[in-house]
Amino acid sequence: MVKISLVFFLSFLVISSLAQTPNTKRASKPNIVIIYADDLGFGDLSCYGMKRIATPNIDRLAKDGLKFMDAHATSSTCTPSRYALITGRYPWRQNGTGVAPGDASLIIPMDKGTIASTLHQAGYETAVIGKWHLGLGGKEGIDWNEQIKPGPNEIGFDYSFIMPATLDRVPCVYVENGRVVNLDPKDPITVNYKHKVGNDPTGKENPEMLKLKPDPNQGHNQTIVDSISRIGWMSGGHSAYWRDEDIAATITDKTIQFIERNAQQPFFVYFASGDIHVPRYPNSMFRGKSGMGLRGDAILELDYSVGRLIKALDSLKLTDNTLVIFSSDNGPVLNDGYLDQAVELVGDHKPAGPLRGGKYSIFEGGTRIPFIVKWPGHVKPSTVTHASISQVDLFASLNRLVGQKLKEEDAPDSYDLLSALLGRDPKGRDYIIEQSSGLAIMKGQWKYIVPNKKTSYDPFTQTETGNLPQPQLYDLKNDLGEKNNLVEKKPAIAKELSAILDKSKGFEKTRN
Ligand code: NG6
Ligand code: CA
Repeated sequence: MVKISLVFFLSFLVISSLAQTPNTKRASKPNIVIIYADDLGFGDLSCYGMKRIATPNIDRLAKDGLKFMDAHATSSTCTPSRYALITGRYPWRQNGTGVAPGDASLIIPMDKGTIASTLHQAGYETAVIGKWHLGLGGKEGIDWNEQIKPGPNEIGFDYSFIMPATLDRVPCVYVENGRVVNLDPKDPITVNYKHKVGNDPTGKENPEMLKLKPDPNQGHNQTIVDSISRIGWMSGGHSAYWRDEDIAATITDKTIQFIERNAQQPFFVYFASGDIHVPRYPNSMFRGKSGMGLRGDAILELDYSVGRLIKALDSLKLTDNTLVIFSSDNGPVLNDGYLDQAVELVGDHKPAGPLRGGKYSIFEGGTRIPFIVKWPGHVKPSTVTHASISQVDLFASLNRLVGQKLKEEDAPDSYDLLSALLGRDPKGRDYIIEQSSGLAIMKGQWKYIVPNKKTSYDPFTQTETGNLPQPQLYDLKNDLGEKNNLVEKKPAIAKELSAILDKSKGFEKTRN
């Protein structure tokens, strides 16, 4: 009798544990969706104070989740910020991580873990969909007509559908799992960043063909694709050209399809929107709708794409088991190479909100960006946090979340800030290092900017870069707009911060 009931009891245990496995597994491994905007400023969303237009879908994320007031991209341009997000390492530790030309080779080291490879190891199906801008191929250069590698699929993404560089750089084609989409082998692609190739018209020679005029001071007048001239020359590949007004819908569709394919298992999607980077040419659904020109229209398009992604998760009943993170790669810029009326129509809107500077700037406007986290049941709705967090921390924090142990050499600058990410720790990082063409460090209320002899003002993009030959110290608690340089009044604080920065430059920590 005792034996029989023991057998019963044991089989009950086995059966009930089998029945529970999938659920338990799912709960500890939520899907992860990172929605990464391009050049979207701290003040560009209505949930961050934008008055001129509404961004209801992104606002909804904030309403259902946690809004960060002190979150940072590592850098004030695209390539280095993305490098940090994917490698968990500060980009200034490696040469060649500045804004990448369209024919750059892959800049992500192949011998270390990436946020995608580690999550893949943890059982996730991983994807990058959208703007890449981290180089492709090896040092010998890229043949765009063959399998292109190494690229995202070689560093941990199971699926990739990308625009290779920024939208203003050739080649203007999608690359899916290493292959140019819709390429006609009889019309092969050649790309050159030094001189013209082929006979395709350029913005310089054929300005009458353009629907968007480049700023004569900033280049962008080379090969014309979709009636917009770009940086760099390309020939061939005509059947593979993207249409700028379809990009947002195309990459959103691809993301929804990836989510549908993987609805039954944990997935990680890095959705890298082309909005609101130049050339801004959103769909006709949005053009002319913001009253702020194409830049405002592109914000509407970005918000719409976010709405579609959220709706897709809802209809697949994945919302409760999906952690969504929304952010931007660097601060805002109005004129970044095309005369699209962003400057003329901005009115009283402040793209960086209360912050000084923007894209390319070491002031807060360069790297402090919108950052929203939503995870129903785990992150309290409608909350705001002042915890300091850097995007470089997503690597360690997300791996911690899914229980994946990292190797010593992986993600050396990434801190496990999971508690701050989920709104349970109000402090976050001890200090944050920021990068433009120079470096700065922010610790508590203080920010120290390293002296830098480069230009303090770029007249073309109208950027206050924050570079000065003297050191600068700001009290962000009382002077968020970085107007009063206190370096002479508080030399000890400046010295302390400068010493911490020097020390961090000198070593890469091992895993905590
Ligand atoms: C700059 C480009 C700018 C933009 C930026 C990269 C010029 C004069 N300006 O060099 O148009 O492409 O690089 O932006 O070429 S980012 O957001 O991808 O970093
Ligand atoms: Ca950018």
